[in-house]
Amino acid sequence: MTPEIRYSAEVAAARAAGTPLVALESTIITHGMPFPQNAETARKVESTVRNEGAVPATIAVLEGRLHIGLEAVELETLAQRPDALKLSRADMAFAMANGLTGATTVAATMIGARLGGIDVFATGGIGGVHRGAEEDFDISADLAELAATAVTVVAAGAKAILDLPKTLEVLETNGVPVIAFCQDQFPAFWSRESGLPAPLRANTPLEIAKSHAMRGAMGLPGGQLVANPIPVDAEIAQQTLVPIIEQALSEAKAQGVSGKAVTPFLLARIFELTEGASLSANIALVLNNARLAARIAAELVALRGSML
Ligand code: PSU
Ligand code: MN
Repeated sequence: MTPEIRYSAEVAAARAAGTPLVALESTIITHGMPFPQNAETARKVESTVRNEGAVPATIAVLEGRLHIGLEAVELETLAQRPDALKLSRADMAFAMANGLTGATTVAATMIGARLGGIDVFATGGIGGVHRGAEEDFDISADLAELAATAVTVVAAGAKAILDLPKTLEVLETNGVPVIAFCQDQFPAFWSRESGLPAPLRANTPLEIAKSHAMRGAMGLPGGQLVANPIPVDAEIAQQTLVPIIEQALSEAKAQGVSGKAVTPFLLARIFELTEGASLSANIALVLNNARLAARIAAELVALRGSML
C-alpha cells in the first residue's frame, strides 16, 4: 500500500520552486463553521497566505486520495458536504485505504503536512483536554500529534470549552513547546488572555522559525504550538461567553454527545447562541494566524537558504 498523494497545481509549483508553503486544515470547514461562511473563510484564509508571499495547502482526503492543496472547485464541493467524515490520526489511514472522503483535523493535517514536506500550519483553535476529562478521558489526539510530528502549528490558543490548565500540562508533559506570540499569557481563542502564563514567548516570526529548525537539527520529534492572540478589535468579552459555553456543555452532557461528535456539537451551539458574533471573531483570528504562519514559513525558507 502506498499513500496516493495529489498536490494542487499551485502547491506542486511551490514545491518545485522552493516557495514557502502553509498547510491548512479542513475539519474547520466541514465541522467547524456553517455553510456558506465556511467556504468564504477558507477562500479568505488562502488569499491571506498568498498575500504574504506563501502558498496555501488545504489538506483533505477525497475518495481515498490525500490532497495537499485543493483546487477551488474541490474546496467549494467539500464545504457543501455535510457527510464528509472527520478524520483524525485514528481514522485517516482507514479512509485513505478504503476510498473514503473526509476532512482532516489538526492531528491529521499535521500528518498530511509532514508527508508533503510542509513545516508550518495555520488553524483557528486546537483540540485539547476537555473539561471533565478526569471522568470521560476526552483528550484530543491533536496533543499527541504535536508531541510526535515535526510541524509548527499556529493557533489562537484553545477554546474555553476545554480545560486550559490541563491542556497546557499535557503539552508540557509531552515536550511540546508552547510559544505565545508577542505576549506573556497563553491566549484563550476568543480572548487575548487566559490568566495562564505561556511557557515561552516569541516577538518575531524568525525566533519561531529558528526554534523549529533547531529542533530539526537536534533530531527532536514533535512540533511546536504557536499561540497567537486574537486581534484586539475582534475579541469577545469573557462575561459574554462564559454562560454560553456553560449552556453548550450542559446540553452536550444532557444529550449524551460523545467521542468525536463533542467538539463539532459545542462549536455549532456556541455559534447559534452568540448569533454569529463568535463566528466573526473566529474568522478574524484564523486570518491573523494564516498571516503569521506565512511569515514563519518564509523565515524558515530564508534560514535554510542561508545555511546552504
Ligand atoms: N477547535 C476549534 N475549532 C475547530 C476544531 C477545534 O476551536 O474547528 C476542530 C479542529 O479540526 C481540531 C478538532 O483538530 O476540532 C479537534 O477535535 P477533537 O476534540 O474531537 O479532537
Ligand atoms: Mn475528543
